[in-house]
Amino acid sequence: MIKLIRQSVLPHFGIDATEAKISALGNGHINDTLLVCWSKGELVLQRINTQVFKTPHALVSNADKISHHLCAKALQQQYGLKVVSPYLTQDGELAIDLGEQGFWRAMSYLPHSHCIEVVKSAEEAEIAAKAFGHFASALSDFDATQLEDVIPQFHHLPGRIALLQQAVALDSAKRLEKCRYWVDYALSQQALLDELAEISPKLPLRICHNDTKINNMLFDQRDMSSMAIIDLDTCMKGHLMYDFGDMVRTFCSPEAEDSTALENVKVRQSIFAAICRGYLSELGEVLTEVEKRSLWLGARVICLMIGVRFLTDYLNGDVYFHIHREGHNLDRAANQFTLYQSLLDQETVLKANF
Ligand code: GN1
Ligand code: MG
Repeated sequence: MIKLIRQSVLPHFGIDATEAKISALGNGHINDTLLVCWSKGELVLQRINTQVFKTPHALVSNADKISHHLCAKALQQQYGLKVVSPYLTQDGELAIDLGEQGFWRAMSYLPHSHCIEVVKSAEEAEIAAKAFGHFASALSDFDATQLEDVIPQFHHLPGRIALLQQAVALDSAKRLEKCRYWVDYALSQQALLDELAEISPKLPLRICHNDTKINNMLFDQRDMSSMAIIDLDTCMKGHLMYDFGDMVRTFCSPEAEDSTALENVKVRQSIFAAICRGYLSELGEVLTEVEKRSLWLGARVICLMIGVRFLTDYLNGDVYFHIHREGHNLDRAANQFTLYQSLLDQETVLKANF
């Protein structure tokens, strides 16, 4: 891939490939992300996975509109984080489509930025949750009709369950016997689907980030303050309970999402409380009462849903998420279902935060 980048991609961005240093960046499961350093600067280069993002032009256009809005807010002193902006091709385009050789885009790189994979303290959690809340608040006056749904029904639990049932019926990779326990577990959560069907229609549609993982909030490595929200790929209309839920999912466990040490996978109450404090400090005035009450639902739905998605991909033969070892998607699913169960087990204590 490096040869391809040097020969066919970097020239479109006006970068002298002979002197560029290229290295892998981040931990994404879908796109390929690289850091490119050359004499005049640094940038983030990304090959969009067009199997997953079927309308990549819409993706880069969405991200561009959002970064414009945030830059305008920053100029009015209403947005205090840094904004990642597109780095245009020499023809002034947001991306370059090389057909078989990929769909490429570039973005500014933020020096001194630092991302973490596992939250170590309540303080870190509160800082990150406040940053995601600040992001949502700055987008609360953005015209939602400007954004295209790059992945329709992205956070749609009934649809995800239906896809799991299809994968079970097909069992195309002949793996069902290896994961029957988790399939039965996932399909036994009807009560959550019922609760969701009742609450969802009462929630306003807002601009959501839709991937509020801890590693999508960059800290400033000099003082560990918040620096920027990144990965605008899935910014779409939706319900904010899911952004809250993805923070709970990725901040609360002391283990990474693919850890097999299931005995350690649990929701840390102090981190959960810190997420509530940080997020509501920015959005307390924006959210409706029903939205506030929906946050607890969003946490459970997101944890169950990602477990369902990993399990489905395991059954389908690992066609969606990048994997790095055999059984990786099953490990991820088991981990996330364990985290979901930990939420249920601590319901009374956790709900007292709202
Ligand atoms: C994927 O590629 P990445 O890490 O940004 C996925 C998210 C999942 C996440 C699980 C488009 O995000 O929905 O929550 O993995 N993105 C897409 O870690 O499916
Ligand atoms: Mg993402």
